[in-house]
Amino acid sequence: MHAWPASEVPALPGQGRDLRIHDTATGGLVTLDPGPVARIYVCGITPYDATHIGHAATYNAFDLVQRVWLDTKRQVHYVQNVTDVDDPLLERADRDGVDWAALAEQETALFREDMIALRMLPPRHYIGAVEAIPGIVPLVERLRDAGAAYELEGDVYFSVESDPNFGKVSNLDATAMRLLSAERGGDPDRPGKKNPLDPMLWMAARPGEPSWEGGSLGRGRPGWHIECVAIALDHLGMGFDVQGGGSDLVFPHHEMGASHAQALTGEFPMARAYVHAGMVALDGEKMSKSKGNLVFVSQLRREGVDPAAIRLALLSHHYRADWEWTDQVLQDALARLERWRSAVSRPDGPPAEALVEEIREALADDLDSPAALAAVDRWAALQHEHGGTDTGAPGVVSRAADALLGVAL
Ligand code: 5CA
Ligand code: ZN
Repeated sequence: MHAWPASEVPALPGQGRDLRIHDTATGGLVTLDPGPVARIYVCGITPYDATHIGHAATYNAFDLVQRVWLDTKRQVHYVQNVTDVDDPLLERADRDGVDWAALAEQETALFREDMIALRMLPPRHYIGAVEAIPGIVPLVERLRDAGAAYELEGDVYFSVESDPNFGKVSNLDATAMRLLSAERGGDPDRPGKKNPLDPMLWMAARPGEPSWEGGSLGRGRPGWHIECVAIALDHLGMGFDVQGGGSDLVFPHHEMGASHAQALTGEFPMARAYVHAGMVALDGEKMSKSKGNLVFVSQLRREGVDPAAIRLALLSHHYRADWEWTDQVLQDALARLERWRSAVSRPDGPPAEALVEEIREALADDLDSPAALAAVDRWAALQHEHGGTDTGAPGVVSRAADALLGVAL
């Protein structure tokens, strides 16, 4: 698949800082020390509906990770998938009487447009589940041949008991795992499984559903977790710096991914940090495609909302917080954008070198974007109240907002 074009990232004076970020697996902050090429995998959309504010908030968090790394003059090797075949997509296509592949293509195209509008930097590899199938099949065969997977009525399941480190990403107890497994695509109640939590690696072809040639596995389609593992290992290899997604992916998705990778390579963890964004709610409930309580990025754009204001609305919440989208959140962001734009539109202003350092420090500290916004707010307030004589300052502030926050002033 193709990704989307990158917006330019302006260079800034001074030196970027290494990122300290919260790792779900260890439950604490880790200072990442990537090599000259930082490696990140972010779980992509299941394209059966348009990008909502919750998705955008999660991708905003990982866009900041990229920007902090780029500011340290590292290259970033960023991989994202598209779950372009899975139960929820097929169910939606069925419900609406449309072709599943056309639906996936259409929603992925819209996602790209939303990402461009929000100035999210593109992944270097943007890979669909369908195109990853030739790489997934041999991994499932290897897991089966190593005794880490077994067959049940033609389907192939991963055995969580084959992994001594199972549970070390989410650190949840068995009851919680079982509940979440049932909620998030698992089938803990299916009879015949070795462990109720065992996830599917390969689903044998079902009548009326798409299927692909699976070598010794027979025709079928891939399970969800192995999709991300295959893509990540293929394009990044083991031990990459960050695996990211929303907190609803901690279990089972990222736990199972780590487990599959452990069984395949004997190594743990697949990612040095498991990073999770909080959930955005609307009317008191998590925004979700299945519930339908959604605010779409594309809808706001159609209504004429400046994407930079949407971005500021996302940035005004810490990425790990669960928060609620309200009209006030958007009004505040629009007012802030206005204040910032008028502050940088003057020919001179208060010096901005310290501001750049404050933004850097805030973001390097577990992506504290609210603190970064507060720093720009202080500069803008100073500009509005007293002005300044530094002719380079407005340009520095614009470039910093763009390079570090993805906000075009
Ligand atoms: N295709 C899989 C990942 S491999 C998937 O979860 N797709 S998704 O379309 O359901 O979600 C895409 C991303 O948005 C995931 O990282 C998910 O955790 C995140 N996300 C979904 N809903 C919300 C929400 N309400 N708030 C914040 N992030 C969310
Ligand atoms: Zn994923």
